[in-house]
Amino acid sequence: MSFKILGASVSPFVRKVQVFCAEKGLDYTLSQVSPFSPPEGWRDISPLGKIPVLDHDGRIINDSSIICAYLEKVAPEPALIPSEPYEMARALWFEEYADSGLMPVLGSKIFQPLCLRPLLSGQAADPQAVEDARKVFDEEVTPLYTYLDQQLGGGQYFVGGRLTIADISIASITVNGRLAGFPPDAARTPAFAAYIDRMHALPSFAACIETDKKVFGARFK
Ligand SMILES: N[C@@H](CCC(=O)N[C@@H](CS)C(=O)NCC(=O)O)C(=O)O
Repeated sequence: MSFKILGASVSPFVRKVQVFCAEKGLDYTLSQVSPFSPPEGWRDISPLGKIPVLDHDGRIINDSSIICAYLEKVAPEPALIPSEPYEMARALWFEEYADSGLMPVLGSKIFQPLCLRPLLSGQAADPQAVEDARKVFDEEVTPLYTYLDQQLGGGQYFVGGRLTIADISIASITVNGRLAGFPPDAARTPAFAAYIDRMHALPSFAACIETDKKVFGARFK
């Protein structure tokens, strides 16, 4: 069985699949594809033009959530998507919260202006861009993190007392915030900040973060 992930490792959706594979003990290769300068024929395997794509022995699977659901069936142990109905619903809700709630703010309004655009243009982010990102972090990201801080309570994980797709999704997008210099604020969201430190110290996350820091690490906190 061979698993090839197509995409750029700095994408939180690609990172989600990488960590999911690593936690399942599945070997994979990552073939770097930028959705902004894709290889010829890209739309044939990614009709929406998005990364990641999984190529499993020639079977093409699109969308990080669907890829993870597929991998859960292919390699059920350790379970990363709970089978108990309410736990499953909670885990998929947190995945959705990360993908549709956190990503548009952390990705588009913080990571892109402070990390991606400077890399593509060769020009450092100007002080106004940093100021704008600070405002977005305070007014839009911190309320989103506050909900997560409350949902964690005193727990180590979001669902069922063990690592699930909920943790992998949330901790994946949070890497992009840290790359831009905006980790969760330990004063305002202490449980969530400590949780992210723990998640990012897992070998599966630490390996991805080391790779991303080589290109986008200048502002990492
Ligand atoms: N729902 C998709 C979202 C994937 C996505 O938006 N990926 C971004 C990179 S972070 C992308 O490929 N953007 C290019 C585009 O939208 O054209 C998933 O979970 O895989």
